[in-house]
Amino acid sequence: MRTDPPKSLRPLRAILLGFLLASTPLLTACEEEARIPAHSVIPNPTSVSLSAGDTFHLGDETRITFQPGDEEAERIGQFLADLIGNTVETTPEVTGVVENRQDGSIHLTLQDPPPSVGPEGYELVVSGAGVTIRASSPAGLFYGVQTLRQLLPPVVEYTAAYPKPLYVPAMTVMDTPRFPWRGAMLDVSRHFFQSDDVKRFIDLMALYKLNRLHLHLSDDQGWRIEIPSRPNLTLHGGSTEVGGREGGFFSVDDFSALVQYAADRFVTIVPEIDVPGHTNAALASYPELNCDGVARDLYTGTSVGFSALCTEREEVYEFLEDVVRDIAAVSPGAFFHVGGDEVERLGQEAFNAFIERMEGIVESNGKRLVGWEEVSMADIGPEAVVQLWRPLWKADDGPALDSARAAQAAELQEAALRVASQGTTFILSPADRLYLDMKYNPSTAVGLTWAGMADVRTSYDWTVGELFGILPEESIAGVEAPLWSETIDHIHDIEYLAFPRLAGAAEIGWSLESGRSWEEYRIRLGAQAPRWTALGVNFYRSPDVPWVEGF
Ligand code: TNX
Repeated sequence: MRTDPPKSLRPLRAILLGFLLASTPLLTACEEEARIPAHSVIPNPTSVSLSAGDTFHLGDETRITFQPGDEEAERIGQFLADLIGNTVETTPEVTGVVENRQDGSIHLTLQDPPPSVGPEGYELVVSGAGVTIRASSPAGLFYGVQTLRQLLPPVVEYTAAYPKPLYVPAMTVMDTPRFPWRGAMLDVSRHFFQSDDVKRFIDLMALYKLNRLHLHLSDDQGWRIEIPSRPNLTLHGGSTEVGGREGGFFSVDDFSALVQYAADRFVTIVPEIDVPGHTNAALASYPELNCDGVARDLYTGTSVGFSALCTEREEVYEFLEDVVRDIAAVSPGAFFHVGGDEVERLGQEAFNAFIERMEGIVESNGKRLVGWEEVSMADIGPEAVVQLWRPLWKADDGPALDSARAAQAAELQEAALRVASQGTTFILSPADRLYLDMKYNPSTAVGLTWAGMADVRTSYDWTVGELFGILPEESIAGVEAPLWSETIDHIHDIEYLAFPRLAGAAEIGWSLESGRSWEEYRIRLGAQAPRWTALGVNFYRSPDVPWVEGF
C-alpha cells in the first residue's frame, strides 16, 4: 500500500516542509517566529534529524522482526503489531530474523546499541527501506516503539477498522531520558478507582514514557489493598469513600495483576501506605492502633492532619510488619512509600523515631523507603528517597506564608539539604506546578486550589534548576505528578485533570532543559488532540494551546 498522504494529512507535510525551510540559514531572521517543530513527539527526544525526501510506508506486507530468542523484543513487537493492526489481515506478522535486511520491515534489536543511549534510551532510524530501533534494554525498545507510535498518524490509535494509510517521514532519533524517575501518582483512597481505570491510566502513562505509578493506597477515608493477615482493613476500612458512597479495594490478585500490567509497560508500581498520619481507616479497623484502644468512626470528609497511629504501642509495629511484608511480597519494585506527611498529632521526636523504625521494617523486607518531604527531618539513610511537595523552594514563588509556616518550610529545606549531603535522592512534585488536582482556572469544575491554580503553561514552564537549584543535580531522581482524588470519582475526571498536564510532567522528567520551550511545546501539545480523541481521552482544551482539529 504505497500511497501519498491523503488530503486531510497534508498539513503534517506542510509542517515538516515548514521545518526544513525554517532551518535553512536564509530564514534566520524569522527563526524566532518560525519555530515550527519538526515532529510532535512528547517528551521531546534528545535529537531528531529528518532525512528530506524519503518516507517509510507501512503496507500489508510490513513485518515486525526481532532477533530469534529475544522474547522481550518479540513481546514489544507484538504490542506494536496490535497497535498498527485493526483486523487479523492488517496486523503485521511478528517474526524472528537472524539479520536485519531493511526489506521494509520494522526491526527491534538489543544488538549493538549506540553507547550514548544509556540504559533506557534508544536509537530509531527510519528510511524508505525500513525502520530499526536499537536499545540496550527492553525498556529502551519499548520507548523507541512509543516514539514510532507518535510519529505514525493518530488514526493508528483507533482499535476499530479505520482506513489507515500509515507512513513515517525518514529520520534518525537518538533519545535518552534525563531522569530515572518519571512518575505519576493516583490517590485511590479518597475515592476508589477500579483496576480497569488504573490500567487505562497506565496505558496513557506509557505513551509518554512515564515509568513509575505511585499508588496512594491508604488514607483517612479508605484502605484499598487486601492484607490477608488483617482482613478488617479492607472489609471495614475500605467500605466507604469521600462523600459516604461505597468504597472498594484491590484484592491481592487484583493488585498482582496491576503490577504485572504495569511491568509489561515498563511502569513500576510504588505502593504507598501513608503512616503515621492519614490513618483513620486503619484506626477504625483495628482498635489497638489507637492509644485509647477505641476504634475510630469511619471518615468520609476531606480534612487532613487529624489522625495518627499510637506510635508508643508495640501492636502498631506488629501491624506495620504485617502490612509491609504482605505488600512487599506482591511488589517486585525496589520501593515502598511510607507517606509521613501532615502529621499534626505527634511531636517531632516521636515522629522521627517512628520514621526511623519504619525504615528498618521497609529495609528488612528488601525495599527502599520513600517518604513525603517531612521524613527528611528523621535520620534516614542514603538509600531513602524523599518526595518534595511544598511549593516553597523558591522564596518568591509560592503563596504568601505566615511566619509559622515559613519557619517550618525553612526547617524542612535545611533537613532536605542535610540528607542530600548524605546521598539521599529526591522526587520533585512541587504542588503549584505538578499537582494534577489543582484546578486549571476558577471555572474548572473539579479539583482544589490550596497550592494555587495551575494552567497548562504554569504546570510546564519551569525548570528543575530554577525551582530546585539549591539541591545538587545528582541528588535528583526525577519528577512525579500526583493526582489526589478528594474531588473526583470517575476516570473522566482523572483524564480531565491529567491531560494535558501529565504530558508536560513527562517531558520535564525526560527531556533536556535545552530542548524545552513553552512556545515550541504548545505546538507539539496541540498535535496530541487527534490522538487523544482517537483514544477517547477526556482532555482539557486549554485556550493557550493550538489544538489540531480533525485527523
Ligand atoms: C496535600 S501533599 C496532601 C494530601 C491532599 C492533597 C490535596 C501531601 C503529601 N498531602 O493529603 O490530598 O494535599 O491536594
